[in-house]
Amino acid sequence: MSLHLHGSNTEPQSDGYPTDTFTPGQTYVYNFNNNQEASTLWYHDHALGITGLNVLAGLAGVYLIRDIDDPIGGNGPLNLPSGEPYEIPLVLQDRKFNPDGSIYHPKGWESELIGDVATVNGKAWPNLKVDRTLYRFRIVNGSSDRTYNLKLSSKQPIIQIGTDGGMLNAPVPLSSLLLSPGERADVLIDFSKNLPGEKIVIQNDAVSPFPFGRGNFFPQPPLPEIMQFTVNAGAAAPKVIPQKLRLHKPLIKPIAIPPVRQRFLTLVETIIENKLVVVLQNYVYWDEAEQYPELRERPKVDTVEQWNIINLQPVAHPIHLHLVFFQILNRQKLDTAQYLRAYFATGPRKVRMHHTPPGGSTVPANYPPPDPAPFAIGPARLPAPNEAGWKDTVLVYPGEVTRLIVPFGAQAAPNLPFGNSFTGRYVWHCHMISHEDNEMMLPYEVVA
Ligand SMILES: [Cu+2]
Repeated sequence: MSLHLHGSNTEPQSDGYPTDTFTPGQTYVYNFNNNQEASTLWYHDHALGITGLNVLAGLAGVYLIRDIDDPIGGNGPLNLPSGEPYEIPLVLQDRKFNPDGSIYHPKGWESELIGDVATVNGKAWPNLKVDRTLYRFRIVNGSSDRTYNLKLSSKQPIIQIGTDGGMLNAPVPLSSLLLSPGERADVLIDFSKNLPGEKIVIQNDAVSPFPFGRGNFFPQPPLPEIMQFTVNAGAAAPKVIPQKLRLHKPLIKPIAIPPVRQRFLTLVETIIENKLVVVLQNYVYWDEAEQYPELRERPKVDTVEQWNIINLQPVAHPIHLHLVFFQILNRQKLDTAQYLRAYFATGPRKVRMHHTPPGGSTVPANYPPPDPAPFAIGPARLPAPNEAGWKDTVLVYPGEVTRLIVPFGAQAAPNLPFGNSFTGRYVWHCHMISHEDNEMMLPYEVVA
């Protein structure tokens, strides 16, 4: 195994690099200096090729960082619930079980591992008894491959106050909360107006794999119910929700420093005889990018870059960058047929390492991919209000480019939510673990 503290601004040797593994009986000491804003982090295994198995076996947990606005023990200036009983982490993981009750894990590779049972903090379809007051939930999508669109059966809002990287500027009331694997949401739910005995279900109406499924050819079960709240008897104790969430911290504004460079990065898959065999980034294999620096991204420390992630597949992929928090600049639809024509015109490229399967000594396109801007359709869309904070994981929709502004170090721009400027090797990858475990992950390197 290799442990990754997801969302942590960590030195490379403590980041859970996929080959920095240790085996049963061995020890590995990780150093987390927590030099970053209060936020909902989570830790999970990251060992090369077996992350899905290890996360399924249980290695996933929540890690909360507190700060002056949101101190440990509560009583901070925001007056938000802190700690039990009114602040509760909810780790969502869909699972499949064998007839004997053991957890199902596929023998071979499945393009997506989608469960038909909702577990929350390891318990199937749980019920939580709640008082008639304000609750704070740190929701983590710890599922292998399932994206959720969560809503409450009572139709009351889910009020999002924080993203992956910390507090938003102001609360965002949501009728539904979209959360892809790896993403976190710090949310409030006000039960003060609910009646004693009332039952409220967290529902989910997202199709898997998000957003369209893979058709009848490979149907996946829906998961319409996640967990239930039952409201306790007793007097209502309403609480005021702060309208300003960043008191001792600068408001989040778009990074004003122009990017020193643009990178164009693609999400692609290889289908052989109607079977999906591998999912890739940039048509580059992990071990090729390990071996050859010219096949990996090498941002300079303390600079701002723009990463343009182009999804050429029918599935939305949650893309996660280790080490940093970024801002979503925008998303834009593409004429993917025309873009692919231009992209394939750069290739084919000879693969430098031996891969069987999928056999074949070439991939259809060269590296790096071309700029998709000439193939854009319609206007670019700004991120949703609940995405307009610091993010480390972003959902990249099919047939679109998602543009990110990424500071690679604490000195890259003013008012960043993290304090370190590390150099060294990290990874960026799809957070659908079945994809990450089958080549949808590449090393990148922050250089001096
Ligand atoms: Cu993916």
